[in-house]
Amino acid sequence: MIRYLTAGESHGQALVGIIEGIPAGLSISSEYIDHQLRRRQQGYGRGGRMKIESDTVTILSGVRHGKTLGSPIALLVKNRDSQNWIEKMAVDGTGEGIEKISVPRPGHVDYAGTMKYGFDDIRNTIERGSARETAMRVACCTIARKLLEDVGVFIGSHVLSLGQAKVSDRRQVDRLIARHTKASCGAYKITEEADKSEVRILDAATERKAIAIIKRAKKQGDTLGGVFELIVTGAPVGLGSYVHFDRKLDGLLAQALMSIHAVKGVEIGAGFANAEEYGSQVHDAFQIRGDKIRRVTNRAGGIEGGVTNGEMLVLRAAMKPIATLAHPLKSVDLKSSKIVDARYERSDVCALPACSVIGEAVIAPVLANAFLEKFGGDSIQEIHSRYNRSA
Ligand code: EPS
Repeated sequence: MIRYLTAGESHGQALVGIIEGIPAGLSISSEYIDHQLRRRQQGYGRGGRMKIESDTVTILSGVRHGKTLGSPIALLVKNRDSQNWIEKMAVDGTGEGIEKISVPRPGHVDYAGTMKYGFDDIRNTIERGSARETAMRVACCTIARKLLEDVGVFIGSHVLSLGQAKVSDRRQVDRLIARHTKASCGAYKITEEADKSEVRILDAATERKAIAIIKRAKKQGDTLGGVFELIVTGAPVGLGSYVHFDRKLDGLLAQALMSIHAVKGVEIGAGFANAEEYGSQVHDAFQIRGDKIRRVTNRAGGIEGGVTNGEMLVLRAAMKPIATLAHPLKSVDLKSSKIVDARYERSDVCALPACSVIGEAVIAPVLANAFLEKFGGDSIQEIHSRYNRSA
C-alpha cells in the first residue's frame, strides 16, 4: 500500500518526503510534479512568501530513466527563503541572542503546540505548523495521482465560494462540469478550466466579486476562507469497502481532506443539503443508459456505504480564513501574562485556490490505495492486465 511521510520546517533548508508502495514501471518526471507545485503556489491573495519561492522537486531515489522502480521514492523541495533565516533556523548552536516569540496567534496552532511541547519559543511550533509543509505533500501525492491517471482516474477541483462570494447559478457550473468531464482526461479538464481563474472560480461574476472582497480584506488587515469542490472521474464501481469502519472510502477521504491546514469541514456529495430533505428527494434512482447501469442524479457524490458506485465522485471542503491577521485579535503574552495584540507574521490574505490544489493531491493516495487493494500488482503492466481483465 502507498504511504508517505514528509519532514521540514517552513523556513528550514528544505522539505523532504518519502513515498513508498508505488508500483514499478510508472512513468514520472520532476516536470510533472513541478507543474502541480506551481499550481499550489498560485491564486489571488497569496502573500510575500510565494514571491520568494519557486518550488521545484528533486527526485533523489526510486526512479530510473523516467520510470518508478517499486522502491521508496525520496523527494526534496528546497526552501529558497531559508537563506533569510540561516541564524534563526540554525540546526547547531544554542540560539543565544535570537528573539523568542511569546505571543500566540488565535486560530493558529501556536498556543496549543507550544503548551503541548513545553517550548519557551513559539517559533518552534510555527515552523512545522505552517502550511508550507503542503508543498511536499503535493509532491508526494502527485506520484499517486499519476498512477490513477494511468488507469483513467482523474481528479479536478474548483472553488464554489470564497467568503461571501458564492457561485449563485449552480446549474450553469454543473452544465460546464458535465461538458468537461466528457473529455478523455475527465475531471482534470475542470481543473484546467478553473486554473484560468485567479481564484479558481468557474463563474465570471462570482470570480469578480471574490477578487473584490480579497482586496477589501487585505486593506482591512483581514483574511478569507471558503469552500472548494473536488471531482473524480473514471473511478470504477467497488473501490473502498462497507465491511469495516476503517476501510470505508468516504471516511478515509474525509480524513485526508481534514488533515489539510485550515480545512474544518468536509462533505461527500450533497451531504449537508441532503440532511434537510426527504429520502425520496435525496437518493439517486437507477436507470439504464446505453448498456450501463447509471443514476438519474448523483446526490450521494459517487459513494454509497463507503464504496464507489460508478458515478463521478464529488466532495467539498471548507477552509477557515487564515489565522494570521495583519489587523490582529487580542492575545496573551505568555512571558508577561499581559493581554496584547497578536503578533503579525507575514502570511496570505486568502489561500483557498491553493487549498483546492492541495485537496486534489491529498485524496490521490487514498484513491490509489483503494484501487491497488482491488487491482494491485507489483508493476504497472500487472495492474493494467488485472484491471482490463475485470472490465
Ligand atoms: C506557505 C508558506 C508560508 C505562508 C503560508 C503557506 O510562508 P511564510 O510563513 O514564510 O509566510 O505563506 O502559511 C500559512 C498560511 C500559515 O498559516 O502557516 C506555503 O508555502 O504555502
